Amino acid sequence: MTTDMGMPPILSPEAADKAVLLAAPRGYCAGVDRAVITVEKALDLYGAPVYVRKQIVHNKHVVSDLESRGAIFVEELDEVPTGATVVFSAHGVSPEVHRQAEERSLKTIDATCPLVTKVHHEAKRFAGEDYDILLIGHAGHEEVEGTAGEAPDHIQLVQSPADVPGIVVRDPKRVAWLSQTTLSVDETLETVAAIRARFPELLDPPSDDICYATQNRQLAVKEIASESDLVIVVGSGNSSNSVRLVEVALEAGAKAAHRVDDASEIDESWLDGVSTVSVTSGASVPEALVQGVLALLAERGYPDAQAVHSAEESLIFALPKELRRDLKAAGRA
Ligand code: 10G
Ligand code: SF4
Repeated sequence: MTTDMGMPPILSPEAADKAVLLAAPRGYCAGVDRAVITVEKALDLYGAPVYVRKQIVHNKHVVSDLESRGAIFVEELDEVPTGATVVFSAHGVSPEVHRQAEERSLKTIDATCPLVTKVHHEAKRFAGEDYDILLIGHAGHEEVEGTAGEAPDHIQLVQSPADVPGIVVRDPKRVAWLSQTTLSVDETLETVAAIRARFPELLDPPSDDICYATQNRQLAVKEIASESDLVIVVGSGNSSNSVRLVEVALEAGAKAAHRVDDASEIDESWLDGVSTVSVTSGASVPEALVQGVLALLAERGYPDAQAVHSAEESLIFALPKELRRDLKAAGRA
C-alpha cells in the first residue's frame, strides 16, 4: 500500500526509524505505453507471430512477456520472412531500415515514439539547411543510430565534453546540436556548454530533445535522493534512462543507488543499516516490478511507501496510423 504525502518536507523528524519513499512520476512513459500496446494489439489482430525489430522497449520483462504471447524479436530485417508483419521499436529507425522493409515487402508498423520522430524531423531540417549537426548521445544506442541515419553526412556523435576538442566542422558559424531523448539533463547541459564555448554561434534545437518523461523522472528522483540511504531504480541494464536515474540519484546526494531488473536482484546486504529507501523506475518498466520491490521491503520490516509527487503526467499518444487503419477495417477500432 502507498500513502500519498504530496509536497515536501518528505520525512518529519518524528518519522519512524525506517521509511520508503516512492518517486512519482516513474515507470511507463507515453511512448512506451503506446509501443507495448501496439505489439499486443498487432498480436490480437494479425495473430502470432508478429516480428519486432530490436527490443520494443529496453526491458527484459516486457520483452519476455510479449515473446510468450507470440512476438518474435529480431535484430535485423533479414531475419523476418518476406511478407511478414514487423513492428519497429519505440527508439526509432533510420530511413535505410524503412527502405530495407520495402525491398523485402514487409508489412511495417512503426512504433517509434512521436517525440523521437520530432528529433528526426529536426535532424532533417538542420541538414536541409546544411548545418553540421552535433548529436549528443551514446554510441551504439538504437535511437542514436536511427536519428543519425536521417542525415549521415551532416551528423556526428558527441558523447561527452571530452569529445568536444576533437570536433571538426566545415563552418564554425553553421553548427547545430540535437540529443538523444533519454540523457541526463545536467550532463547534457555540460556538453552543450563545452560545445558552445568552441562554437559561440551554436544553434539550439527548437524545443528540448530530452523528453518530458526523462526530465520528470530525473526531477522526481532528485527530490528524494538527498534523504535516501539507498535508492533502488527498477530498470534493465540496457535502458539508458534507467541507468541515468542511478547516476542522477548519486549526484543528488543519495548515499547509495542500485539498478535492478526486479526484486530478485536486490542484494540483502544493501539494506544493512539503511533507514530510508527510495524506489523509482525507468520509462520502460511495468509498475508490477516496482510493487515487487515494495513487497520485498515490507517483508524486511519497512513500512508502506510514501509517494512523493514532483510532476503530473497525462500525455497519451494515438496508436501508429497503420495499426489504427487495420483495426478500423476489422471493426475493432
Ligand atoms: O532509455 P532507453 O532509450 O534505453 O529506452 P527504454 O526502452 O529503456 O525507455 C523508453 C525510451 C525509449 C523508447 C527511447 S525514446
Ligand atoms: Fe518517448 Fe520519452 Fe518515452 Fe522515449 S522516453 S518513448 S521519447 S516519451
